[in-house]
Amino acid sequence: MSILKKDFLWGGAVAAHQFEGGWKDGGKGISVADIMTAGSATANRNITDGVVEGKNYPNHEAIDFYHNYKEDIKLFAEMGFKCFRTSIAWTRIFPNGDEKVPNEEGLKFYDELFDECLKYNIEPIVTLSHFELPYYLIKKYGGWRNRKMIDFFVNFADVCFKRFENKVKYWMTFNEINNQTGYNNEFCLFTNSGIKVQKGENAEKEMYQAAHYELVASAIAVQHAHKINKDLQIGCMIAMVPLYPLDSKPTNIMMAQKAMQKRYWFANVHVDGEYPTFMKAFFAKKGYVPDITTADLMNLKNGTVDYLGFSYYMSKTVKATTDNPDYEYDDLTNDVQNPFLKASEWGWSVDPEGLRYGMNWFNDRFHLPQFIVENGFGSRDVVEDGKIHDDYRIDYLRQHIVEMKKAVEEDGIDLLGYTPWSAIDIVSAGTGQMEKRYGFIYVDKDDEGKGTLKRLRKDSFYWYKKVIESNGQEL
Ligand code: BGP
Repeated sequence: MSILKKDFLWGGAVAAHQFEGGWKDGGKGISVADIMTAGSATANRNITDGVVEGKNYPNHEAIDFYHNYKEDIKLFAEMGFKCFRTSIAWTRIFPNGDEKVPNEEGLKFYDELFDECLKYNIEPIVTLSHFELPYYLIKKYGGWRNRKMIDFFVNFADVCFKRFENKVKYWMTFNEINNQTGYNNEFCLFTNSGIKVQKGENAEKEMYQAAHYELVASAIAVQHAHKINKDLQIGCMIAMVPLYPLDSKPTNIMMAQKAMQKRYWFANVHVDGEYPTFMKAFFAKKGYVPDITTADLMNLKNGTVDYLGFSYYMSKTVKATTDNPDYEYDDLTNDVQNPFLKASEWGWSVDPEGLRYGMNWFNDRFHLPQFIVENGFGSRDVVEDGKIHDDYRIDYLRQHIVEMKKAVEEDGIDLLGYTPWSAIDIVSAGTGQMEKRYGFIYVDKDDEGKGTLKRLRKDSFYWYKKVIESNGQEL
């Protein structure tokens, strides 16, 4: 007998802007993702100020799921998916973001997409904001620097909850909300909150303010969802990257602890409905006085999440530095190589045990059901005679599923499901390119945007089908 629940939600995950394409179809507005160019081997993605002729914007077409969704969902059904995690592109529903009336064509697209999933008994799992917001809200209001964003987001969430309440039970508000702690990297801040930091501004301070508004928006959305339909389950979505101390030197252990607090306090607010003591002390020490009202605090308290969704790809390792007596974690100076772990071509360490460690870490603190909504291995796949022998991906996923099962069986963690990244090859969020692939299904398209978009089943497709069929017993 499988140790996983009978109704365990096996599936796969993607995000609207990384795979839908059709960036202007159906009345869609321009989102932050639409104005970001692809990166290259040597450069990060470029955040443009509006679309520039002749530049490569990979998500404009992406893998054109928008026009092929029936074929793709059929392939997911063939793999036996019980669920499919995607996001709703905010700009399909509210092209500018501050309208009162939603765009019916956008709603209709998701109606049809969810119906298509349900036809095969695939339950849609939906993220509301996956590294996306309408670009107009950035231009006009400054993105999440502005308190007005709370109303815009809540309105968007309400429209989605009401329209899809009978089709979608599990929702998440903001994808990897805690990724913004990488505010040294423009990409992390801009994609999450739409904030471009100006010269002379304190990026850290801006990030904490934006994050506060997002957390309040999320908490209000949770309250509304429960009023609309008490069966709706609203989760948060945290990027779990456990931070280990380099060794047993006490300063390194303290550094790791402080780094974990800095990365994961978002979950404290989502789950406990209040800021943890270390955050209040941190604001006081830095002299930050974020705009946090009494009504905000009430909303946080009344809008705690129902489950903890998270991604897991890798762990990181940290070391204290002598010039930092306050242990303020900074990924650029404190991250070091873990001597025990190998990494992917993109430097992402491979650490299956870190998944079990992270699940326990969350469980010890948050006592909520968990949902692994992303986990996967990015690699360059090679097509040989129409076949893709991605045994490295199978190995990665197998080892992580083994640890996931231990977390359930030996640690008693309540786990709702597992949706590896990604259901199908899509544009990479970090590189903006196609050749960092994660899918069970290969899509013929390269970094230059060339290819037939033809879909091919990888070896991992057949392997994962068996895993699902056996409820995780046959690995
Ligand atoms: C997560 C994001 C995804 C996704 C994945 C892989 O952080 O939620 O959107 O893309 O990481 O990252 P990348 O595409 O940069 O390899």
